[in-house]
Amino acid sequence: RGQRGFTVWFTGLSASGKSTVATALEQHLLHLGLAAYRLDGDNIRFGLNKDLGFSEKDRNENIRRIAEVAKLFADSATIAITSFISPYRADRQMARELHASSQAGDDPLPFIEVFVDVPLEEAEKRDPKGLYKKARAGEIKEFTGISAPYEAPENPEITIRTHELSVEECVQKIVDYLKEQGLI
Ligand code: GGZ
Repeated sequence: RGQRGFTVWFTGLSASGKSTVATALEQHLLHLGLAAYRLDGDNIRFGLNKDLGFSEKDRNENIRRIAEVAKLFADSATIAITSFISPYRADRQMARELHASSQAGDDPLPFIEVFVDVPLEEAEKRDPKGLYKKARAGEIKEFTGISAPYEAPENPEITIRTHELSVEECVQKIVDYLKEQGLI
């Protein structure tokens, strides 16, 4: 039986390590010979979603489009890996439901939510792009964790704490889960 598609949905603060772990996971899956494709700010926010900013409404629409695209990849038997803050619980729930109710007659597409759980103080200490500093100074409005909400997942399939585990350990935790579930 061929590989089934599914979506691994990362969520977490800016500088939590989402993209680092998502990239390492993609590499790991590609080395296993699996088709995996990562969606992130670089290929989505500068293309398909370049008309969107960071208001609540724009983030809702950002996540809605990403969920639709991830579902298309998963439907084509690819492992879609998304790496966006996705701060609103309702938006992530919408993404999950979209996968659950794929085309009539088809099996639902698995949706694995990965909470990249790092204390705000840790993300702010890392601040690789100086965005937290700017947000504190009021130079960036509606910045997640500072002046815009982050609603932590209540029931994610996987939680990784990037301040306690190495990147490799985080990837291994996700890979172990995917194997347990018979997804890879
Ligand atoms: C949060 C912002 C903001 C505001 C610009 N709030 O660390 P980064 O730089 O590379 O990742 C952040 C990215 C967030 O985009 P997402 O598409 O993941 O957000 S969401 O899911 O909420 O739609 C950050 C940068 O964009 N950035 N302004 N105000 N992050």
